Amino acid sequence: MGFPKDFLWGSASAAFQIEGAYNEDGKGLGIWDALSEGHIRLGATGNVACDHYHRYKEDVAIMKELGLKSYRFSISWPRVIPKEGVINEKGLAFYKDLVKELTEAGIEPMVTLFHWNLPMWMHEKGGWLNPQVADYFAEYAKVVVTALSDKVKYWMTINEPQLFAGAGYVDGGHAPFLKMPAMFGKITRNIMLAHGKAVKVIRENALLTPMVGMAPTGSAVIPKSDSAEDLEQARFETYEGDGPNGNAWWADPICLGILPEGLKKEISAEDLKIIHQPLDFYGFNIYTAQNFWTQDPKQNPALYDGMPRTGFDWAIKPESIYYAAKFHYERYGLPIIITENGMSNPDFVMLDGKVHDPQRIDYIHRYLLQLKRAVDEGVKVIGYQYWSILDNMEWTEGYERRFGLVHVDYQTLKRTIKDSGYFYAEVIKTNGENL
Ligand code: GCO
Repeated sequence: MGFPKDFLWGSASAAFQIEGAYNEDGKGLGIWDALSEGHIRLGATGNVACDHYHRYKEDVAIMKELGLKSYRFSISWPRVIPKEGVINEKGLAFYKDLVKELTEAGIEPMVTLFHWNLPMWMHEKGGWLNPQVADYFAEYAKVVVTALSDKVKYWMTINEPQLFAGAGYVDGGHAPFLKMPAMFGKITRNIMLAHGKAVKVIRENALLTPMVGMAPTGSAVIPKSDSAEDLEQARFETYEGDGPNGNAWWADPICLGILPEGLKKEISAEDLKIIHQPLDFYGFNIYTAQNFWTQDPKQNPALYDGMPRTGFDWAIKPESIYYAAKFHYERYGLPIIITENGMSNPDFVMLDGKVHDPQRIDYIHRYLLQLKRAVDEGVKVIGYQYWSILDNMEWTEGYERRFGLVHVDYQTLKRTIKDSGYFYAEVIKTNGENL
């Protein structure tokens, strides 16, 4: 059967990770700008990053050369709303120019409204701990939708609540680096309300009929075998295995209007009416299998020393994308968009001036074969966004983890398309027939 003819082949990024210009043209500071000193490898910052803010035309030209059909990027909330109630027109103008450049290049812009860099003014009002954050987020969403929805059709409200809520407010590994596990239920409620209110704002204000979703993490447990019993066990663990912060914790209220036990005391029936908004696709980010994040063979006997891993030490498990697409489609009944998938690799420009990355080519090839397997079995997959278009600022890891189809020399900011970029261009050109 193969991938549908209008499949949204694309690549993804996030504002803080590529834009730079952290304090330029009226942009306010976000928590990753202002609070991450001492938390990022080698003292790196996102102040310059890939300087995409100034080089976006060059970057879109590269995307066009690769033949991307779509491009998923995020809007910097502190760039657009630098202070409470203040709209930064120059910040909005950047995104209008970027969207214009993309559409003129024949590339579908896909916007993520929140990808972790919360404005400091909101953080100082309690951030995701403050129930009012949902209304502030809805106001921000309205400003962005009003500015961009004449050309933007695809919207994702929030990226990976599991990570920014879990790492940012429970284990303290991500900005704002807090450890408040007792507040996790309240934070979950506020994030879900923000999502629901933003979906309503998009539907009420978008000029182009919108396609709306989210971009949670969305990995799956790979079954021990394909027996019905093992498949059912893997499906159960995929949703219940991670407990609070697992797939069911976040997606069941949002997609099904069903509350997991741990949220019943936090979220009222009224709240749920706001949270459970109709969505047009189920987007999710996936890199490996849920049962392969551990490196302890006692927790997963299928693990073994020396198994294929990425530069981030993540197990390479292509079947994870098949099971995740299959399970999530069966459970939520929505068309699937892989909003992130990719691998980091210690890439560098070689003597011939090229970046040879056979590992990434093999990774993409294997994962797309597994995604095609799901498609051939009837799972409605409508898009795939490779993470990431450019090497970029990998949060607390700084610039050491290179995920890009395009290499960035951080001393000169020179871009070099990697071999994997040309491989992916051929996948897009043949609509996956070359796999
Ligand atoms: C995430 C974020 C991205 C990361 C990517 C690689 O999923 O953690 O969406 O910003 O950079 O996933 O870790």
